Order: sequence, then structure tokens, then C-alpha cells
Amino acid sequence: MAPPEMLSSGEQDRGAPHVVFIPSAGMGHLLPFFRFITALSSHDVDISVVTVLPTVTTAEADHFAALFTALPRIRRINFNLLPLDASAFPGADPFFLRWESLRRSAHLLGPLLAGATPSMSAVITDVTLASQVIPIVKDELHLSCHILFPSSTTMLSLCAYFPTYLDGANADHVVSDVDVPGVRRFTKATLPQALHDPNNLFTKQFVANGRGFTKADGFLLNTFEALEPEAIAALRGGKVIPCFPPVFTVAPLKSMIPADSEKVGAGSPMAWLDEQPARSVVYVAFGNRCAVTLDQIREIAAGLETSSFRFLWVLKTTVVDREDTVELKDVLGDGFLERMQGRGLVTKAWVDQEAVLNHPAVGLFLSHSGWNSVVEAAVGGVPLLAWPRFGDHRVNATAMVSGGVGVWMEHWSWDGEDRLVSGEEIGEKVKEVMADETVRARVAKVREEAAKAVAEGGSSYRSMQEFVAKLKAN
Ligand code: UDP
Ligand code: G50
Repeated sequence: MAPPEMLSSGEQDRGAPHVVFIPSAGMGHLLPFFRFITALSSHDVDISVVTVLPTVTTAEADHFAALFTALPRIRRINFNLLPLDASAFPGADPFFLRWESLRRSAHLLGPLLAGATPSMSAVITDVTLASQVIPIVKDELHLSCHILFPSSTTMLSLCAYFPTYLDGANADHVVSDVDVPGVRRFTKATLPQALHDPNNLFTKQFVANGRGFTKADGFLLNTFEALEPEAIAALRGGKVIPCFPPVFTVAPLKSMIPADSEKVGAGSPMAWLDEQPARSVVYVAFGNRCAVTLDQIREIAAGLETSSFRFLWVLKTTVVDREDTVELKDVLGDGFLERMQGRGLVTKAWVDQEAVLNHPAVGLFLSHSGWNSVVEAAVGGVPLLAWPRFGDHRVNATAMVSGGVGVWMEHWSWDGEDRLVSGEEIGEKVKEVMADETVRARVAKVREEAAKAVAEGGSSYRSMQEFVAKLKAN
């Protein structure tokens, strides 16, 4: 808090602002929240976090626990959801269902937050809840409401423009290519699969959220200037939609304190990486919730084997981690683990991916291009070989390529297509990109830009300062 003599005339010493965070579900959404909370906690701000238990996955529960242990001054506001009849949404993704139940329980947040002490001054919500939370925060509680957008700003531009696209060219609601003004044209095949169906649960949430954006007080963006300059400028300049709220680019955000599951010890992936030569290891991971089919897993294994490189492979076979009970040797087939002993490490456990991508032994990242993975690869200066699977991954891949982080295998399979990518093709591509010095030099430059953005005076540093000043002036 500023000493009284530093306050300008008419200004009163109001005490630290009390900011309430309303995170959603899925590690790709929670990690940027937790990282932003960690960053804000060093700015003389009171923080509360709305917490829903039980979480969908074990990884989420571990990371909530780690946050409250690492930052004991943060208050936890327990939020009980109304029951949701999941049978009304047959086959729906468990995270979309959790988002829906958060959205349908949002009206309970008004009374819950009105009673908070000290009284609140601002709310930061996840985008998945935006259209439900903004009216409660603005109209009932009369507080400011910012949205933290965990995916790419390129994806945000699509989300902001999509309702206009539906209303305008397309009275029959048949979705085709979408040309986002000032950003780029997304082919139909690049859009999240769900958006092809206007009745899909995700699509309904996505469109409602996009329609609510102009009522927000601002957006916190998980990106930095040099990575997505066009999308940031197009939103700021009102090209995507008129009157888009102010945006604050805050990435790359530092990691929070590691969860217990991430502790480094003998036999851990980090200890194994320490023994490998510089840039010799291919890191393979498809985020928290990509269930690659068994046949495709076997082809990836064959590709890694024929590539002859060392590798670290984080293998998940289910959407929800606690359902992942299969044995690695059964998934990978006869003798693979024995043959790869010493050359490759395969794990189903949670790894500290940020630390992996900052390790000098890692030379390539075969990834689904989840946005946090892209930003972490940029920070580590590790070229990304993108194999998008579903949702926002292909949109992110367009931003990843133009941002200079790596290459995108556009014709490799996408969920819903019944097509295997052969081990031979995977192995060849891995060899090619491992040897590509042009890609490596470009990502090394992006790495420098990422470091500059958060260093004193950099674009993300200044954005963070501006955001904190706005909170304190409220
Ligand atoms: N992650 C990790 N260890 C794991 C799996 C995932 O640290 O074993 C982190 C990863 O570093 C990233 C996030 O989880 O920060 C995943 O988000 P992303 O947007 O890349 O993909 P998603 O999981 O949402 O598809
Ligand atoms: C999962 C997914 C598709 C997808 C995203 C996922 C995003 C994009 C951001 O997390 O994160 C976003 C999500 C929900 C929403 C608005 C914007 O209502 O399968 O695009």
C-alpha cells in the first residue's frame, strides 16, 4: 500500500484490494490461474479463490492443495455446486459437464461473495463461466469483472467473433470457414470439432460467453506481444469486434510452487534428463486430457524407436487421470520398454513439464499444441512439433507457427477422423525437425522475446503493473 504522502490529492488510502478468483476445471485452465494468483500475491493484494471440491481429476486436487500450502494467506471460498443430471448430455466431455454445472450454479455466487470479508473489490473469472458470472458480479455485486483467458489470443479472437459470424453470413447456422477480421481465416477443419454442431454443449457455452465479452472490464491474456502480435493488435484496435474491453498480456507467468507429485528424486524424469546429452531428448506429451487410441500409441512408440533418438514420453490413455489404470507394458506391447531401456523413459505420472522444457537435454517437443504447452516450449526455446488432436489445438497451431515456435503437421489425424499416422512417418518427421537449425534458431529468438516481455520494462511486465494499478484505483 502506498504511504499516505504518496497519494495524490483526493485519493484515499483504501487498503489492499480484495480480489476473488473464480477458476474453472481442467489443468490447462487451472495452471494459468494458479500462476497468475502466485504473481499477484507479491503485489500487496488480498486474494480469495473459489474452490469446488471434489475436482474432476486428481491433478487438479493436488494443485489446489499445493496452492493453498504455498500461499497460506490466500483465502479459500468453498463453493458447492447444484447437482447436474449428466444423463441429459450423453457422451459429453467430463470437463464440459463441470463447466456446465459451474455455469448453472453461478447464481449462488452472488450471496456467497457478498458475505466475503474484507469486502471484495474485483473478480477474475475463467472464460468458460464468463457469460454467467459477469452479470452477477457487475449488476448484483457492483464490482469489476475481468476474464482470464487461458488459451491463445488467436483463439480469443475466434471466440469474440464467432457470434457475429453466426448471426451474419449464416442464418441457417451451418458453420464453414471463419475469417476473423484483422487476425486470419480459419478453415472449417481448423475450428474445434464441436463448433460444427450448434447444439453441442461446448458450442452453446462458447457462443454465450463470446456474446458476453463486451460487458467485461478487461481480459488477462496468457500470451506476450512477440508471440501473437496480430491477434493482440486486432482486439485492441476493435477490428475483431467493436468496443472490445482492454486487454493485458501477462505471459509467460512463472510456475507456482510444485505439487508433491512433482518433487524431484532419484529415478524421476528430471534426474534421468540430467544424465542425457544436450538437446538429445525428444519430449512427447499431449497434455492432461488427450486420450490417444491404443493403435496410435503403438505407432508413436514405433516412430520413437525408429527415430533412434532418446525420448521422455508422458503417456495418458484416458480423459480423466484417475481412470487411467492400464499398465504401460500392456499399452506399449511386447518388449518395447525392455528394448528402450536406457534410451527412453515412459511415464503415466504427472511431470513438471515446465521444468522439463527448460532442461538443456530436451531438443524437441512432440505436442498436441495445448496453449500452455506452446508458451512453455517458447520459454524453454524448444521447437514444437505440433500434432493437434481436438478443440482449440489447431487454432493454437496457427498461432504457434506464425509466432515461430515450431512446425505443425496439418495432415496428421484429428479426433473424429479414423486415420492412423504411421510410426515410419512420425519417426521421419522427428528426425527432420531435430536436425532443422532454422526452426531452432527461430524459437531461440522467441525465447529471448519471452524473457524480455517479463523483465522490468517489458510488455508483459508493464501490462501486469497497469492491471495492478487498475485494481488499486478501483
Ligand atoms: N502438465 C504438466 N505435467 C503433466 C501434464 C501436463 O505439467 O504431466 C501441464 C503442462 O505443462 C501445461 C498444462 O499441464 O501447463 C496443460 O495445458 P495445455 O494447455 O498444454 O493442454 P491441455 O492439458 O489443457 O490440453
Ligand atoms: C477445450 C476444448 C476446446 C477449446 C478450449 C478448451 C478452450 C478455448 C477457450 O479448453 O480453452 C474457451 C473455452 C470455453 C469457452 C470459451 C472459450 O466457452 O475442447 O476451445
